[in-house]
Amino acid sequence: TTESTGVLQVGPLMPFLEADLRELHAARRLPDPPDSFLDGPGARVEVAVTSGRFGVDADLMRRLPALRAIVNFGAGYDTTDVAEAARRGIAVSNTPDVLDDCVADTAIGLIIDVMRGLSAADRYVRRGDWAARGNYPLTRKVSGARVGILGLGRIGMAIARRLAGFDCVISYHNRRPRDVPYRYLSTPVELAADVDVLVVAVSGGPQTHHLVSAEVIAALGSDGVLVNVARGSVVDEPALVAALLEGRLGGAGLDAFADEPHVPAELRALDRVVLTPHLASGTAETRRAMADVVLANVAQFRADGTLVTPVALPVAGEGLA
Ligand code: 8YV
Repeated sequence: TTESTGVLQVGPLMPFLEADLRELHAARRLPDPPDSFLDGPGARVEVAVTSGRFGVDADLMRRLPALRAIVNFGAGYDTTDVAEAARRGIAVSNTPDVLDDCVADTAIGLIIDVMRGLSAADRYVRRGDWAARGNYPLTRKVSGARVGILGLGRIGMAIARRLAGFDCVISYHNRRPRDVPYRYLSTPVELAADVDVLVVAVSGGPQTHHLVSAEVIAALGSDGVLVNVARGSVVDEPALVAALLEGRLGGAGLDAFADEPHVPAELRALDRVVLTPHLASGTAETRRAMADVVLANVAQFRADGTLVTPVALPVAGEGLA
C-alpha cells in the first residue's frame, strides 16, 4: 500500500465509502487525537472527505496547509466553515440531486404520520388499547391540506411535486420568488399563518438559524403541524418544545434536531410528535448514489483540480447567493 496521504477522511462515513476511499485513493482517517498526524503527514493532505455530521472547521483548515478541496457526503454542508474555505481558496463540494427523492419521500411520510397518527396508532394497537379502549380517536385529513414549504430548492420542489398528487394547496417562502405555480409568501410568519402544515426544506448554516422562530410557531397555531427534514438549527427547538407541551402547536414530524443524536426528552412523551433519527436520505440506493458523487468529486479533483458538484462559496462581505 502507498504512503500517500493526499486524501483524508474526517469523521465517520458509510463503511462502503470508507473502503472505496482507502482502495482507490489510499485515504487515511484523521486519528483522534489528531495532533501527531497533523504535525506530520497532515502537511500533505490536499483533499478532505467529510459529512454533514462532522465537517471541516477553520482550525482544521489552518492545520492542513496543503488542503485544496473539501468533499462533503450530503447535500448540507453547514458543519464546514465555507466562509473560511472561500478565504483560503479551498473548493467545497456536496452531493445534490441524488437524495432529493428520498428526503422528499420522508417529508411526505412524516406529514401523513403526524396528521393520521400512524405511529401513535401502531403503539395503540401494540399496547392492546384497540381491544381495551375501542376505536382510535379521529385524525386529520392529508389530501387537500394547505402545505407551506420553507425553502423551495431542489428538495422543496420534490416535496411540492409529491403534494400535488395529494391535491394539496401549496405555498412557499424562499429568498426569492420562483417561476412556479405555487403561492409565494414574503416571510416565514406569513407562510406559517396561511397553512395547515409547514415543511422545513432550507439549508442549514448561519443564514437560516432559527428561521422557524417562536413567532413562526405561534403563527402555525394549535392545529398546525411542523415537519423538519432540514437541519435542527433552523428551528428554535426550546420554543417548539414549549409550544407542543402547551398545546399551542398541533404536532410535529422531526428528522433533524438541534443537538443530534440528542432529542429533547419532553418530545418522546408526546403522541402528536413523530421522531426519526436523521434518516431522510438513508436508503441503500441513495446512500450508494451519494457515495458515488463523493468518489467522482475526489477522482476529478485529483485528476484536474476541479470538482464535479462544487457549492457556491460566499463572496467576502456578502451573504450566501
Ligand atoms: C446525510 C444530510 O445523512 O444530505 C444531508 O445534508 O443531512 C444527510 O443526507 C448526512 O449528511 C450524513 O452525515
